[in-house]
Amino acid sequence: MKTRKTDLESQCEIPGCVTFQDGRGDLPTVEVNTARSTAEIFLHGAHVTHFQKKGEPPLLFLSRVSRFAEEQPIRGGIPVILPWFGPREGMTMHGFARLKAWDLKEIRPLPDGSVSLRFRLPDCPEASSFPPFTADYVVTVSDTLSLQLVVTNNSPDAEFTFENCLHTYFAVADISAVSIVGLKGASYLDKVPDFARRTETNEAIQISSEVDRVYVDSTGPVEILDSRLGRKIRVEKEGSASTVVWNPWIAKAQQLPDFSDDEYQQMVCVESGNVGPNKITLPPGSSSTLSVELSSTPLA
Ligand code: TA6
Repeated sequence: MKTRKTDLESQCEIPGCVTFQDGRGDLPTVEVNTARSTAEIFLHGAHVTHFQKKGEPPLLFLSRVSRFAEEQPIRGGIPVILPWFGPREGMTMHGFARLKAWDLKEIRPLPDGSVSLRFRLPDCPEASSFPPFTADYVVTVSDTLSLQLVVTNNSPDAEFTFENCLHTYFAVADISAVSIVGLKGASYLDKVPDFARRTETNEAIQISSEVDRVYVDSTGPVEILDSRLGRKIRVEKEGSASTVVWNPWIAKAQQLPDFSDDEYQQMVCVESGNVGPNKITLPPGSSSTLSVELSSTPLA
């Protein structure tokens, strides 16, 4: 139960539908319960850690040993990666947005029973080395999960170059019974081992070792076919030219302190963003929107 509620929380709480809690690590969370689905969002990183359609298993993977602490990333769910992807000299991996407590700005119950929540990245010292920008993140919970990351360059005269990514961890029953379709013909940078540029030749990608690939100029939908669960997950997106596919497999899993050694079998990341060669340069005063819709249906 949440100890102190902010004014907005008291105003916006919808009993039985939108409630505020002190989540793991005492980090504030919003619990959403609609007629068709449930979701959990931490203000920390505006991090969706749970989404589940009623009658289906959870869509998102969350590590049993994830950290829940300020200035620490959560392992699983949907980390919001901004304003850089990957390592950056002297800075944290994958930017600072996932490490900050975002402000909850608005909650809108929608006529069809779904709920839309808007979060804003607060000003923070780490942003001072970039042109002034705002980042708004809208999460809509219905029988699908819709996400919109809107970045605005507020500088009157400077361009803003950045990367963004919704680094989604999907839950699967058994990685060896999973196929990923929709990337055939796409060119990718293969981080395992040396960022070599390759072309995807497989109609259906299977994972049987460490996979860490940035598919560039990949704007189409991707599907994850989980034959063990009998589920097809569809990732539809707009405003995203990169698709990242990641599974740490055995050795990397053992190196990650906030990930159990066997958990590589229950997850796959299929991420939507604009990274590397697809990074974004926004002219002064303009905005970019990264939109992703996650849906699931029974496998035919
Ligand atoms: O998106 C794939 C990736 O960039 C991998 O290289 C791996 O590092 C993963 O992200 C997780 O990064 P994290 O900083 O959360 O451990």
